[in-house]
Amino acid sequence: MAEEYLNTHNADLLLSAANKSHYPQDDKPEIALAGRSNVGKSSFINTLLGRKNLARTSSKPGKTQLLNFYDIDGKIRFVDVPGYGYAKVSKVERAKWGKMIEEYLTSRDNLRAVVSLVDFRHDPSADDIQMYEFLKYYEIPVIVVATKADKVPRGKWNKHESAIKKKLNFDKTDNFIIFSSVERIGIDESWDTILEQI
Ligand SMILES: Nc1nc2c(ncn2[C@@H]2O[C@H](COP(=O)(O)OP(=O)(O)O)[C@@H](O)[C@H]2O)c(=O)[nH]1
Ligand SMILES: [Mg+2]
Repeated sequence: MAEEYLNTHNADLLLSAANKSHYPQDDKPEIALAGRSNVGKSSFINTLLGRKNLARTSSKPGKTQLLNFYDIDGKIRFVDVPGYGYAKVSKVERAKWGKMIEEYLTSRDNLRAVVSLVDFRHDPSADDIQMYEFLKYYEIPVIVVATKADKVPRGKWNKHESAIKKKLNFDKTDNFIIFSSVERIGIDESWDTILEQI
């Protein structure tokens, strides 16, 4: 249980960074969280940290354009990566976003794993697949979290899991977690998996 190792509720936004020069300067382990806008990333963070509104669940996807570093009990950090695949973002914005993410993911020694969030209801998007391939290419451990499981009937869970794994060309050494912040499914499994990586 995560609670034996850290007080998961003792969490706060430490800083927001646009580039390397603003990242925290220590060697605490970091878990980054990535996913399409609206996939449920903020809800995932809030649910794991037992907080209602720490990571804002935004009605305006694509608005958070910085890397948000959350300190958790002074021991580990979550790094909230701005959501991708938001149509109303300009090409210039998209390129800036890409550079910012790439810089973090390819050069950050603190990074232990990326939680890659996908919507359990649907096949992964082209962006989801590209992100997964990128992480595999750089040999970054991935935890795929399939969100909004409450919207998928239990009898179809296996079918949805297989379809997502197939589209991603999922590597069996990665973890796949079925999650719902609404029905509070997969919270302990997420924490256990995250703590295994750090
Ligand atoms: N049914 C359901 N809705 C969810 C779940 N998680 C998030 N949502 C909803 O999906 C929308 C986007 O969530 P948010 O956490 O802001 O997504 P983000 O853009 O990835 O940070 C909001 O309306 C949430 O209430 C979930 O587990 N189940
Ligand atoms: Mg969000």
